[in-house]
Amino acid sequence: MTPRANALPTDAGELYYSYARPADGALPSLSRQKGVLGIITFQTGFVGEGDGAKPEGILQIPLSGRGDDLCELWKTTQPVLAGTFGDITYRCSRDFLFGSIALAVADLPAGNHGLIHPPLQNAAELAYQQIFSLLDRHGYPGLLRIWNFVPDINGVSHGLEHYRQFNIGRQDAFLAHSRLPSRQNIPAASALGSVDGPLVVYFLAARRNSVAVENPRQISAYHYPQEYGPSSPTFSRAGWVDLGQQKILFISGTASIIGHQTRHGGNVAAQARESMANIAAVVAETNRVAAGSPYDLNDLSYKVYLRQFTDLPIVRAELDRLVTPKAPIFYLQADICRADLLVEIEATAGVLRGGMA
Ligand code: 3EB
Repeated sequence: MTPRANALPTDAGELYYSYARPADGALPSLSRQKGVLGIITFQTGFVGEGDGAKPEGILQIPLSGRGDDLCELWKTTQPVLAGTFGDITYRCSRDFLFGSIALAVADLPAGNHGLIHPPLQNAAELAYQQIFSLLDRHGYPGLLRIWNFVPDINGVSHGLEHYRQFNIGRQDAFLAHSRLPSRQNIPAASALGSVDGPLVVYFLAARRNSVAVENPRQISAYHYPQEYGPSSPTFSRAGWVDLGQQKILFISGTASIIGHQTRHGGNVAAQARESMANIAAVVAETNRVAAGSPYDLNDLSYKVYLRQFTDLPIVRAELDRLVTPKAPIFYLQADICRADLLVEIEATAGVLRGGMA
């Protein structure tokens, strides 16, 4: 048999996720099922076991609570071990690692600009430093996908918007771990605002890296000009992973941006259409650069973040025109990283199992 240069062995583990709407109290037992790497809940009312402590394996994202009350379950076909590393909680299998970190944003004294970094910048740098140290230590260098929840993302402190503070700390950690400037080390990502609370980041990593894909309609985020902040955002438009049998596409949070500029300010329907046109462009680009089965919009499952949840019917009507009713679309309320953006849409292909439970 001729080994293929760019594929894992055929006994490679599979990675998949599903949505669940578990009855109250059922989450902890779900998290103990075989092969579960992590469970994410976006609801505010979630209660843990006994003393109310959150069971290991379950991550609660501090959003407003408006939106579909679905949990996201990440699983693998391989045996899973749990661990902690600094402030990170993780579970890993031979081929995959799922981790999360929640860091309180310490309220350091203001007024020393240039000497003391804004606390959110520090938290972002510390979170990413810990993530890269964990991945280096345990040999999962491929950061496939990362989700960032930044408290009060459009708020301003220390003279700088929180998202821009976050971008400085994130980029500094990439530089400190020699993950820049190679664009192949830049992961697909989403960045949303959370209600008050810690900076929360969760991520999927693997033994090998994904192929980064950019969008010809947009300037790469890591090349955005300085008008969007002192350090550009470190993420790619998508990541494509060839696991042998399984080929996964992670499309980053995608918004109504052409070049580097926001389009259709104040018009959520037009922003939704432009975001979908950007996702279509990323899909076309993936089909061009990645040898594998061609994807189209109907193969994707979607997560849609709305700044104003009252926009739901408008956005749903736009998406229903563009994708098959069979495509799962999960709607959540969250602030978006630019104040003029009303909607952000992320998507994946090749990884959903079993639809909605
Ligand atoms: C954009 O294209 C919209 O900073 O990690 C989307 C996905 C966005 C990820 C991030 C930001 C991020 O610039 C915002």
